[in-house]
Amino acid sequence: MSKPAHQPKQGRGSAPPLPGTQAGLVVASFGRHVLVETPSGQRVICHPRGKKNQAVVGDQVRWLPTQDEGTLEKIEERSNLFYRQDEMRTKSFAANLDQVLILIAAEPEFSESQLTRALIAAEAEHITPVIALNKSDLAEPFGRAWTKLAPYRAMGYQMLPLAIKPKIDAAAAAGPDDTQPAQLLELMALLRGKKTLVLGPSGAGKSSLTNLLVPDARVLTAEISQALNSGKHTTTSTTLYWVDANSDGARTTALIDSPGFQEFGLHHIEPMQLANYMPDFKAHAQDCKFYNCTHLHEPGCGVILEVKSTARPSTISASRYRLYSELFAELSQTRY
Ligand SMILES: Nc1nc2c(ncn2[C@@H]2O[C@H](COP(=O)(O)OP(=O)(O)O)[C@@H](O)[C@H]2O)c(=O)[nH]1
Ligand SMILES: [Mg+2]
Ligand SMILES: [Zn+2]
Repeated sequence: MSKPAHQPKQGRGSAPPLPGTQAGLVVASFGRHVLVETPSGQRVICHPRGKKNQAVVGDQVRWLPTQDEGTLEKIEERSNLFYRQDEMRTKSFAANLDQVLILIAAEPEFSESQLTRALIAAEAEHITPVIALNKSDLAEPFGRAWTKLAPYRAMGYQMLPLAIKPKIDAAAAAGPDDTQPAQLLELMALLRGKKTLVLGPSGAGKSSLTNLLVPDARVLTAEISQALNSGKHTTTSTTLYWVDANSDGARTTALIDSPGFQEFGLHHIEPMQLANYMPDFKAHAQDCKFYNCTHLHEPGCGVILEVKSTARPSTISASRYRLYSELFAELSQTRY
């Protein structure tokens, strides 16, 4: 298992441009092939030189035109790379991100384990995570989910309630109360000028969000799949959509749509680093007696002290401590 490189092998970041090559941005990836967008907005299918494609959506690349397609010559140095590491393989989502929008919903009920894993992966890459809870029109399950998220608000994560595509009857019953536009405006302000990877379980509303903010997203997807003549790959690819491509021609706000996932492996993370990537733990880990405290059983552990505190509600929830213990065991096991 090797860690994917922030500095890809194809070349050095500050070297002069390769002769004959052009600059581009990877806006979609389909197995070995990628779609590269030129600074003027043209899109070209590019093929990697080697056997494997190492470019991911969000990569700045140098490419060489062939007849009507191109070859990927170089991947510029990345500022970050968001990926998961399952037991058998590394799965890169996208590179050079400004933030990750973790989109979950009142229904289907979200997995706190998946949420925690995605947050840890983002923290490990220094990418700002934002949590959005969709389907606020479903009052009862929404209330439950919002409560379940309380520890995450308390540890400082930005959290937005959303109703991306509310049920018609619920919207009608709500009458002229237009809280949805206010929520959406807040979301759009948050996205403006940034490249945001949208991550979330199936059914949370990812496609609904893309279709709402990028009205021609469906057309784009169809075009891409036709261009690549591989419709069957379309659903499992990652695609970058410009949210503001039509307004004044400027392309600064991007949503990156990623395929769903079953597991979210964190095998690239050292178990001893976990607490560092969990803000509620980090705040108390500095009180531990031992510098190499695992927070599992040591005497004088600031984390355990906080978990067990009865004087006031603990800032480390029981479920977060359980998730930490499970992850610690999981990551320690596969390491050797
Ligand atoms: N009640 C309700 N349903 C929503 C909302 N947003 C999306 N949905 C529905 O949730 C389902 C899944 O949405 P979709 O965008 O396909 O989710 P994806 O699997 O994450 O891409 C669809 O039936 C949507 O109509 C919302 O705000 N409220
Ligand atoms: Mg979808
Ligand atoms: Zn400790």
